[in-house]
Amino acid sequence: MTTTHCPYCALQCAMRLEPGPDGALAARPADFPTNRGGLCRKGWTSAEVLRTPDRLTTPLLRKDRTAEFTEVDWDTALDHVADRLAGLRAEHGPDSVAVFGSGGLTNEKSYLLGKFARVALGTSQIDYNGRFCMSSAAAGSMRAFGLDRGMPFPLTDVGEADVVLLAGANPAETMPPMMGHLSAPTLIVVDPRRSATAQQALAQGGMHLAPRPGTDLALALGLLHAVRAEGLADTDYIDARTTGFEATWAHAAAWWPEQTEHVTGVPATQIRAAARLLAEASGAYILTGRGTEQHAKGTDTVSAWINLALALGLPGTRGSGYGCITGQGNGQGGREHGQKADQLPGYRKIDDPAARAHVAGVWGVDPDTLPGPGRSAFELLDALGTETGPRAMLLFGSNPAVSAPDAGRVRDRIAALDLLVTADFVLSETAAMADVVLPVAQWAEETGTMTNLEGRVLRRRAAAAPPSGVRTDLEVLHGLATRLGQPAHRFPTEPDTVLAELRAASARGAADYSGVTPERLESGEALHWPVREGAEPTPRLFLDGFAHADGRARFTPVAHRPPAEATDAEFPLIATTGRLMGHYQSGAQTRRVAELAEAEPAVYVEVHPDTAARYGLAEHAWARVTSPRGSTLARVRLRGDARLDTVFLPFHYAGQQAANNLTNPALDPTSRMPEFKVSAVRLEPAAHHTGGENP
Ligand SMILES: Nc1nc2c(c(=O)[nH]1)N[C@H]1C(S)=C(S)[C@@H](COP(=O)(O)OP(=O)(O)OC[C@H]3O[C@@H](n4cnc5c(=O)[nH]c(N)nc54)[C@H](O)[C@@H]3O)O[C@H]1N2
Ligand SMILES: Nc1nc2c(c(=O)[nH]1)N[C@H]1C(S)=C(S)[C@@H](COP(=O)(O)OP(=O)(O)OC[C@H]3O[C@@H](n4cnc5c(=O)[nH]c(N)nc54)[C@H](O)[C@@H]3O)O[C@H]1N2
Ligand code: SF4
Ligand SMILES: [Mo]
Repeated sequence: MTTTHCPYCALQCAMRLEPGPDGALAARPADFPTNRGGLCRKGWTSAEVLRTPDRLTTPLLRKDRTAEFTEVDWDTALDHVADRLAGLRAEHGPDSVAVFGSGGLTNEKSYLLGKFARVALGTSQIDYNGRFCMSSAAAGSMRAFGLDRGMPFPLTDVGEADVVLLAGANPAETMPPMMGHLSAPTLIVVDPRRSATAQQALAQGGMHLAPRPGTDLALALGLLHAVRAEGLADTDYIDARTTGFEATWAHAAAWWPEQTEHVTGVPATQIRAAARLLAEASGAYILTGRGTEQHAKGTDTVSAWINLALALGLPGTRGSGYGCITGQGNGQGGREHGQKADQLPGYRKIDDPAARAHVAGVWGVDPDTLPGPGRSAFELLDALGTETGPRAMLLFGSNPAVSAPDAGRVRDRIAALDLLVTADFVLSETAAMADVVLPVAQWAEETGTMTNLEGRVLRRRAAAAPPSGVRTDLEVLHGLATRLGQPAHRFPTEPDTVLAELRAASARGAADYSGVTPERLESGEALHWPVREGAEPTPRLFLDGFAHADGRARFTPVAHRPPAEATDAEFPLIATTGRLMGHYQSGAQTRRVAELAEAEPAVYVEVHPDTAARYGLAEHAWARVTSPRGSTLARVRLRGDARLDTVFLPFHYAGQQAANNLTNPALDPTSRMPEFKVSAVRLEPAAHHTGGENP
C-alpha cells in the first residue's frame, strides 16, 4: 500500500494505492487537508489508466506522416530524434526546435524540461499549456501583490469565512472535495450558467449572479461602485496598505449598478446585495477560476476582482483574501521553474541579468549562452512550420490538437512540422500526428513533487514499477541531452537529484524551494512556499506586507471592453466552454476509463429550450454548432435555467466533437491567454447525424 496524490487536478487529493485480489492497483481516498478523505469520480478510477489496453510500451517511429508507425527500440528512437534535431539546428539555428510542456508535470520534470530547452537545445521556443490556464490570474496577482501564488492561504482558512465569492469557478464539478470547505460560508457564484456550484450556493441561502459571458469586468466594476457608493469600502486599509485607489475609482465611477445591469444582465438589486454581503462579512474571500480568466481581457478582469477585494480590505488579512483556484495537478509549480517562455527557475525572469547569472551558475554554463524569452503557447503553436517559426516540436504532457483554441488551425500547424516528437503513455490525438512517440511512465510509477492550489509542495510516490519498455520523462530528457553532446551529470534521472538542483536554482527567487528536502516532504510537513533552507514554510503570504518594494498592494485602473468577437446575424449566440465532473481536460486519460466514458460518452451542447426550438432542435438531437472558425457536432441538452443568448460545451472530446474547433484565439495582451470562454456561434440540426454516439 502506498499513500500518494491524485494524477489529475490541483486539489491533489491524497489517496492510497492498494493492490486488489488480482494484483491490480486500486485508488482509495486518504486524509489530507484539501480533500479530507474525499475523492471525486476521476480520482476513484484513476488507477485504471495504468492498465489501459492501449497503453504504449514501445517507442513508435515513422519515416513520414503518410506511413504507419513501426515499433522500434529506444536507441533507434532516441538516435533518430537527436540526429534530426541536430540537423535542424545546424541548418536553421536553435530556435527551429520548440518544446511544449505542461502544468501536469512534476516540479522536477518542469525544471529539467526548461533546462533541456535552454541548455541542450539552446532554444528560446519553449512554453506550456499553463498559458491556457493560469496565466491571467498570475499576471493579475503579480501586478497587485508583486507575487503570484494561486491561493496565498491554506484552503482550510476559506471554510471559516462568512462569505465566499466564486467568480467563474465551478468546483462542485472541477474539484468536488473542495465543496466540503464551502459548506458553511454563504456563497456568491458568478457564472453565466446555473452550474452545480451555483445550485449549491442557492441551496445554502447564497446568490447566483449570471452575467452575459465576457462581462465580468463590468460586473466587478459595478460591485466596486456599489461598495464605495454605499460607504462600505475599508478606507483605513486602503490608506495603510495600498496605492492607486483614486485612479482606479475613476474607472468605476460610471458603473452604477443600473448601468452594470444594462451591460451584464445582472440585476442592480443583486449587485447591491452582493456588495453588502461581502462588506458586512467578518471574513470573506474572492476566488477566481477559468470562467472569469479565460478571456482576451482576463488579466484586467482579474485586476478588477482584486481591486474589489482590496477596496474591501481582504488581501493580506487573516481570515480573508483573494485567491485564484489553480487547475492542473501542478498548475502552480509548473509555472515557477522555467518551462514558461519568459522564465527561469524560482519564478525568475529570463531577461533579468542577475537571474541569468544565478541560474547559469547552478547549471554550469555561461549566462550569455542562455537564450532570451520565446513565444507564448498559442503564438508558438501558430508559428509551427511557418517561414519564421520552429520546424520541430517536442511535446510533454499536453494534447493541443484537442485543447488549444481554434484547434483546427493548430492541427494544421502541427501537421506542417518537419518533426513532431511526443512523450505520452497513450496515443493521444496529438501523439497520433507525431513522427516519433516515446512511451513514458505514469504518475504512480515514479516519484516527484507537485505544488497544489495552496502553494503547498507535496510528494507523489511510486506505487508500482513502470511496465517493461517504458521510460520516465527524466530518462527521456537524459537520453536526448547526452546524444546532443551534453555531459550525463547535467541531466540526472533520479527525481531527488533533480530536486536538489531545483532547490539550488530556486534559492532566493520569488518561489524559493531551497528548504524542500526529501526528509521534510516525507515527514508530511505542510511545505507552502517560500520554504527557505532551515526556515519555516509560509502558509499565509502578505500578512506583514505585500511583495512590492513599498510593501503595499497596487490597485490597477482597468476599464471594461467587450469580448473580441461580437454576435451578429450569422453567428447570433455566444458559446462558452468548460468542464464536466467525469472528464479531465482533453480527455486523453479519462475517455479511456470505461466508467467515465460510459457516463459521458459524447460532447453535448447545453441550450435553453426556447433557443433550441428557435433553431429546430430537440433534446438529444445532434446539432451542428458553427463559429467563424469551424464547427462541432454535439448532442442537445435542454436547460430551462440557461441564458437564452448562451450555449455551453465541455471541451473534453476530440475530432468533430472538439469544442475547440469553435474557440477564438484572440489573446490577452499581457498574459497571452486565449478567449476560450466567448465565441460567436450558430446552431442548426445536424440532419445526417441522427443516431449513434459518434457521428
Ligand atoms: N472534472 C474536471 N475537473 C478539473 C479539470 C477537468 O478537466 N475536469 N481541469 C482542471 C483544470 S486544469 C482547471 S484549469 C480547473 C478549472 O476549473 P473551473 O474554473 O471551475 O472550470 P471551467 O469549467 O473551465 O469554468 C468554470 C465556470 O466558468 C463558467 N463561465 C463560462 N464563461 C464565463 C464568463 O464569461 N464569466 C464567468 N464568471 N464564468 C464563466 C462556466 O460556465 C463554468 O461553470 O479544473 C480542474 N479540475
Ligand atoms: N475550450 C476550452 N479549451 C481549454 C480550456 C477550456 O476551459 N475551454 N481549458 C484550458 C486549460 S485550463 C488547460 S489546463 C488545457 C489542458 O489541456 P491539455 O494541455 O491538452 O491537457 P491534458 O488533456 O491533461 O493533456 C495531457 C496529455 O499528456 C499526457 N500526460 C499526462 N501526464 C503526463 C506526464 O507526466 N508526462 C507526459 N509525457 N505526458 C503526460 C496525457 O496522457 C495527455 O495526453 O486545456 C485548455 N483548453
Ligand atoms: S478533485 Fe482533483 S485531485 Fe481530487 S480526486 Fe478529483 S481529480 Fe483528483
Ligand atoms: Mo487548467
